[in-house]
This record gives sequence, structure tokens and C-alpha cells, in this order.
Amino acid sequence: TILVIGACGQIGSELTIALRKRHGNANVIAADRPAEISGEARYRQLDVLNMSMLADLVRQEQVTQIYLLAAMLSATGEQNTGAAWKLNMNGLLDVLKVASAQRLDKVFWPSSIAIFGPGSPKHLCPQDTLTEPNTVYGISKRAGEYWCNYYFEKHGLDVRSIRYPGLISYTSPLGGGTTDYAVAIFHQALEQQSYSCFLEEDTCLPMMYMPDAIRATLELMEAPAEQVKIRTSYNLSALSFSPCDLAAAIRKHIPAFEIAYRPDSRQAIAAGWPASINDVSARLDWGWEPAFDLETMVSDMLENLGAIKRERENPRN
Ligand code: VAH
Repeated sequence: TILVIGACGQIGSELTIALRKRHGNANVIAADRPAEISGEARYRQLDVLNMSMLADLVRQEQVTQIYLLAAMLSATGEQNTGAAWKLNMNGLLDVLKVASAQRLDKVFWPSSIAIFGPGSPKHLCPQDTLTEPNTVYGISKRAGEYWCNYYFEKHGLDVRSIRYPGLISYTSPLGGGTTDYAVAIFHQALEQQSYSCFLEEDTCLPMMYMPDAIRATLELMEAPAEQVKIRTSYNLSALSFSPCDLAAAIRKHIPAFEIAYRPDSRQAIAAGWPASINDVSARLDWGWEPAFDLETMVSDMLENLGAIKRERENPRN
């Protein structure tokens, strides 16, 4: 049985669906903080900071794999530094402890390009380089990477991880991250043909379309253990663009689309991150290759999000 913790979040909501397609509905339990989720049969309420509740759930349901997606992202984390550290760090430690005590087969945990900082190389930032995270979120991810490696080395726990870039999806809720603009822009473009961006126009960041991110996660988790050579976390890359590039790509579909720039505190966070990532290790070790480029991502987003919005305005019955 697979347990997805944080199943209502930005990655968790889509990953749960993908895992169920792959492993069958009965074999994937969704867990998160709400008491219940409508239409969710295999759902359990869980606070990841309650370790005995987690240990009981894993035992009762005979869980063999955990995907831990409960976290506070960069922008929200800077507003709640103590709570972000507690959730991101203690949540991971609880899962690692329970997983190794109950001898689970595998654990997945997401890291982020937010582990890099102002001193890291800006372009094609390599796997191993100066990291210098400058947000509580980034510090928790960097420390977490070493904890994952520690449990692999000392306890033989098969824990695997990806440093995700900013993720773009037409179904997931926004996560409270610095890269949220790249999702919000599509909603506003379709609703009012204009968007006020909280980053500066030329702030280039690593990004990825959610279908690529989900496929990468499944591919990493299904790779033979000996191919997973990096046990901190893998750099992963697909797209790299600025708000101005994204606006231009949207304008090809919606010519009247207008964008204004009103940078807020999130600009300083973004300015410390690399613009692009070198992911050669993921490509060599387990064959990673992204499918979507900027153009195909933008047309797929607009098509699917447009259909969802039309359906919401005019439900068929
Ligand atoms: C954030 N989306 O903005 C996250 C991410 C690339 C950064 O981990 O906080």
C-alpha cells in the first residue's frame, strides 16, 4: 500500500491520481489535514507532526511506500518561519523514523531549486555546487536532503528525492510559492486578459509543467535502486523563462493580453535562485527527459484551463 501525505496539495493532488492509475485505487491511500474529502474513498485524516498517529496508520494499513508532500513553500514560509521549519523538518524526520522502524520499501520526498542561493551559479546550476539557501523553506530542503542521505547510509532506507523547479498545473491549488505567478497568470489571462505580476519582468526561473513533474517522480521511484546514485536529491530541469517570456507566449494565443509588473517581497526570493538548472545526473542515472517546452506547455495550459472555466460557467446539466 502506498501512502500519499499532503494529498490535497499542489503536487500531492495530481500525484495521488497518477499513482492510483498505476497501482490501482485500492492500493493508494490519500492523507491530509481535512477530516474528509468529498468523493475520496481511500482517505485518512493525518497530521504529519503527530508521529504516533502516522506510525499507527502505517501499521494498520500495511503501508510499504510513503510519498511525503506536506510542506510550507517559500513565500508562505517567510511569513511563518517557525511553523515552516517545524512542518518541513519535523514532518520529514517523523516519516524517516517511521519508515525505517517499520522497514518500508521506499520513501519519496521533494526537495527544490530553492536550496540554491545568491552565490550559486545562475545558469545551468550544477548538481554539486555552493548552495546557500536564503529562505526558511530552502534551508529546510537542504537540511532535509542530508537527512534523506543519512537514513539511506545509516539505516539502508531507500529514500529518493527530486529538486523540483516551479511547477505549473491547471488543476492543482496554488502552493504559496514564489513561482505561483506562472500559474496565476493563466487564470487572469483567461478571465480578464491582464495580469499584475509580483516578480520583475526579466526574472528568469527554472520551471516545469506538472505532467512532466509527475512522470519524473514515477520514473525515479520505479528505477532500479542501484541506478539511483544520488541520495540527497536530483537536480531536474525542463523550462527556464521570465514573466516577460511567458507573457509573450500567452499573447500568441490571446493577442490582447496585457501584463503589469508590481514586484513585492517575493522578488528578493526569486532573485537569489538560479535561472536554469543542469540535470545531467538525472538524465544519465535514470533516463530523465522532459516532454514540454514553453510553447507546448502554454497551449496545453490554455486549452485545459479554458475548458475547465467554460464548464464551470455553463455546466452541461
Ligand atoms: C516555491 N514552487 O516557489 C516552490 C518551489 C522552485 C521553488 O519549490 O516556493
